[in-house]
Amino acid sequence: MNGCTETSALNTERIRADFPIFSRRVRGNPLTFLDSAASTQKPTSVLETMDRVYRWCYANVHRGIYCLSEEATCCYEDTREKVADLINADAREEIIFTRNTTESINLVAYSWGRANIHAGDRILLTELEHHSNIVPWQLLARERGAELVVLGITDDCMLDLEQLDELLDERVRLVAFTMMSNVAGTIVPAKEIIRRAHDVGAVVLVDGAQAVPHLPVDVQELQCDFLAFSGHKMCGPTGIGVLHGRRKLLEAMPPFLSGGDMILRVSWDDTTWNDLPWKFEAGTPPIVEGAGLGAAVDYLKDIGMEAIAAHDRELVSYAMEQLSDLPGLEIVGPPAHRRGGVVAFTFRDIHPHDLAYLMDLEGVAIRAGHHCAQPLHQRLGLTATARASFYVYNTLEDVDRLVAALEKAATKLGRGA
Ligand code: 7TS
Repeated sequence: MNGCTETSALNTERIRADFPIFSRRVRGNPLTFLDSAASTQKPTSVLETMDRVYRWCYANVHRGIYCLSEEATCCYEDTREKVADLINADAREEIIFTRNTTESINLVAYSWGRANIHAGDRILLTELEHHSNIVPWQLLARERGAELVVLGITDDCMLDLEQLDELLDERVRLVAFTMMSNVAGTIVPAKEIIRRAHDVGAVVLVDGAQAVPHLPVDVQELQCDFLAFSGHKMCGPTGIGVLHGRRKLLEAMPPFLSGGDMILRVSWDDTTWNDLPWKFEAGTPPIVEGAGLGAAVDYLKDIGMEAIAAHDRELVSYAMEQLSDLPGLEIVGPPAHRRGGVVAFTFRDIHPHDLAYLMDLEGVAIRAGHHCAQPLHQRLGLTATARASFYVYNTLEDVDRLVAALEKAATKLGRGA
């Protein structure tokens, strides 16, 4: 045991007190939650904000000329400002609320993609992608007669940037890639890829599902055209996600979903679209979730995105150090300084599902499987991995608990460490 629980970057004791879930026990043990790449826990400020909106000012937004509706609209629209500020967007009109990263990517595939991808065009993805950043492009490519091309990785899950020169030419109309892998943890050189993609005239979508919650992300510095991410992976509620898009692109794009709220005027002969961002927000939006996401952004900004990234780095280096002491444990992906707070691994011949079950008996929640990245697992010659992922509330002691639970699992299965 390390004996010290805090990293030097964050006061985790104070942070953990903000998360009610850590007061519970799991199967008689303290909760060791190591599955934040799938979804994060929620602080009291987010829970209380949502509770307050439901109890105090709940009404539909953008339509009522009465106090409750005005207040609810303010809560929802204030979050747009907060999100714009978090990622340094040019303007709040460039922030579209969706349900999650998956829907944000689908919005671009259906709206921008159908208008701009034609037969013979190429869409460039990478071997690190989550299914959410593969399947919408496969459907689009099939429909339009376009071709998917895939940038390969090295054996330690770094993008093979030399290959990028061969793949990038004027046939590539879109480059879509994750800024941080949800399996290998790889943080990719986003700015360089975007610059090189723009040099051949391609539009760039960044999947920020893992990056935005864990790293400082500045869309003006990156110069990306689209950025997609989810509220539930950054201490916010489920049911709300974000698409940031460059205003010029969004203005030229046809609507994705249609109906109420996204129109200015409807007649039998003609319908005109609402201004940005509402052109892309059809129907009653996730009002309370919007307010909750605002509280989550405030929470993360108070801690500081640099400090969160530093905390992840400390936890992941310590975890990689401790895990590699276990004989037969193989870590997937790059060295600690090239990754965010994610460690996927295999442990001898123990199936990752069995490992996750045995960890759970000790109160340690990890994820096992292909983590919605089957092509990446295929590239690595694996069908599944076990994965520990960290966030602001994790401590060095959580890593010690994971390692102790793995040692116990090995002994239980007669494969003592
Ligand atoms: N892109 C990446 C890189 C992701 O990690 C995820 C979710 C998504 C897209 C989709 O996000 P959603 O909010 O639309 O579902 N990743 C994971 C994971 O690693 N375990 O469960 C979900």
